[in-house]
Amino acid sequence: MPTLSAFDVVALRRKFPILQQQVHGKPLAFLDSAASSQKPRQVIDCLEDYYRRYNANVHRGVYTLSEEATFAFERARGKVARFIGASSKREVVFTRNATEAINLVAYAWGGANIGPGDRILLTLMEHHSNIVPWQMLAQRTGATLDYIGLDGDGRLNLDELDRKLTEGVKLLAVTHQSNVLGTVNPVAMLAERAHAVGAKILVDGAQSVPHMPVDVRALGCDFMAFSGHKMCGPTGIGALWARRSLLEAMPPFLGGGSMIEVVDLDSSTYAEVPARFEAGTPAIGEAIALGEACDFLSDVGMDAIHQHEQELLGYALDRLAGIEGLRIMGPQGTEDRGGSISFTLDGVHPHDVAAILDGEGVAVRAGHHCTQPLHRHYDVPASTRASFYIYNVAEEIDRLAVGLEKARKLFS
Ligand code: C6P
Repeated sequence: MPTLSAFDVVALRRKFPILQQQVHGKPLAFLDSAASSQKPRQVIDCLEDYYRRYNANVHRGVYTLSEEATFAFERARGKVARFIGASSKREVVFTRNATEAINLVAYAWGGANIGPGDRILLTLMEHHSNIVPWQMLAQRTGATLDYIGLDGDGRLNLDELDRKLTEGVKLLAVTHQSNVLGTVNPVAMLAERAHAVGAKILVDGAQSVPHMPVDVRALGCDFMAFSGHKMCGPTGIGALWARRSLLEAMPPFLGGGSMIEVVDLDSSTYAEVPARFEAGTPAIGEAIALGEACDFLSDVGMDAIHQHEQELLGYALDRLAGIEGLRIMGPQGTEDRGGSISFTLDGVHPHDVAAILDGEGVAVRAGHHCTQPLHRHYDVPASTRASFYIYNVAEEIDRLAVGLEKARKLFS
């Protein structure tokens, strides 16, 4: 594999303590970053520093620790906003994860803007997190759901897009990069098309924000949801970005402390955005550490990270193509495709594949990856998925291929 990466991957790997271990006596090859990424020491230290040195609630105390925590928390919001090209940090709402961010939009924006007969358009490659909240909204409001299907290469069927994205669609909710197929959807074009028929567009950025430069303004989307834990940050923290005018017009999602202005016995008035959407004590240290993760990724460079993953992807697609009975779901080439490769291996159950690979120290995911409709479309109940990130190297893909050959031989 050519080593064109703009950063020294071997040196970078050393910054991730967890990668230094052995599993079943073999060096860990972590190929499940689409599920959750590993964390560099810098992010772990940042989290620990918060708990050791200035742990206190935010936006409440006037004492030193609380002010320090508030400052760091709000500074992290600014870092996240810059990371995705938002025009203001007030457009960034901290949530627990991408799932909560999508539910927030479905409940708050959806409740105020979706009514009987309105159409919500999704795609067949959505994660359950970008399906179920819309089903719940449709059930509450009498709206209908429709799905854009796929072509033979695992990309959106553009004829169906033409037929289905018409007047009456109020929202197009689409993943930026599929967690299963790796397909990268043409979000800027979809945003233009959605706006042309008066619809809003929500982009599920859970698999794009960690892996490629994302600029919400250049993409022209209205909402973007993503999770910290997939981008070198901690679990328990994610974000919703929304266009300021939309956010300001939205009623609250959850009620409680922090999101209010005045509370009376019978009613309350609500805080400005983004506080209006952050009821209760937030994940303070986690938000601060997410800001640190944004710094870490920006220092390496999102273009360089994307290029590195593209090289790994190209190498892996070639390597896996040589394995008898292995079928890759989704695009077979690297163009407009990210580093998640899901596949089936004839005659071997995905869970057996994953168990055999685990024995070789190679961590992959097996199952439906929270995309049952997509797996049904491919007529398979489950698949095995290898996914790459900033710290993976070609040698790990070689070990994946060797493990797969072993699984094939064992079961043939
Ligand atoms: N996909 C995977 O293994 P949360 O759980 O809220 O952090 O992320 C949800 C989510 C939403 N959209 C996409 C495209 C995703 O990939 C995910 C998370 C993981 O594929 C866990 S199921």
